[in-house]
Amino acid sequence: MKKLSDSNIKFVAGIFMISIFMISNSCSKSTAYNTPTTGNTGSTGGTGGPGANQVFIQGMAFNPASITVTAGTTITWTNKDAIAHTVTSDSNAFDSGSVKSGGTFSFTFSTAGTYSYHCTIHPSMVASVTVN
Ligand SMILES: [Cu+2]
Repeated sequence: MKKLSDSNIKFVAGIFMISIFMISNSCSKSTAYNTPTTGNTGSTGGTGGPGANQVFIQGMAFNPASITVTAGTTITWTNKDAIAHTVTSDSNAFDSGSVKSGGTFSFTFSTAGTYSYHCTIHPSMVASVTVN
């Protein structure tokens, strides 16, 4: 009889230890659920693709490679790459100079025509703006 109650105490103590472990475990889980609040800061540039009158410089290319706008429209280029690029008109109509990672360049197209442009750092990067 005495032996039985002794092992009962050990059993209860064991359950107690397990429940302590589970409570502390669920506590760390609930703090983990709170972390997405800080994760929101990571979505700064998460608006997807370029909007109207916007060109993304992304993956060593201009996106979209050809864009058509009406005269008087301002186009903004945003450098989404980790390295610098330029937005340079083939006919010297505009030249951004070096645009750093995360930087932007804007130009207002007041005269109709087709404007081919490139990146002077990476000559394979070519694109065009058509102004109607
Ligand atoms: Cu480039």
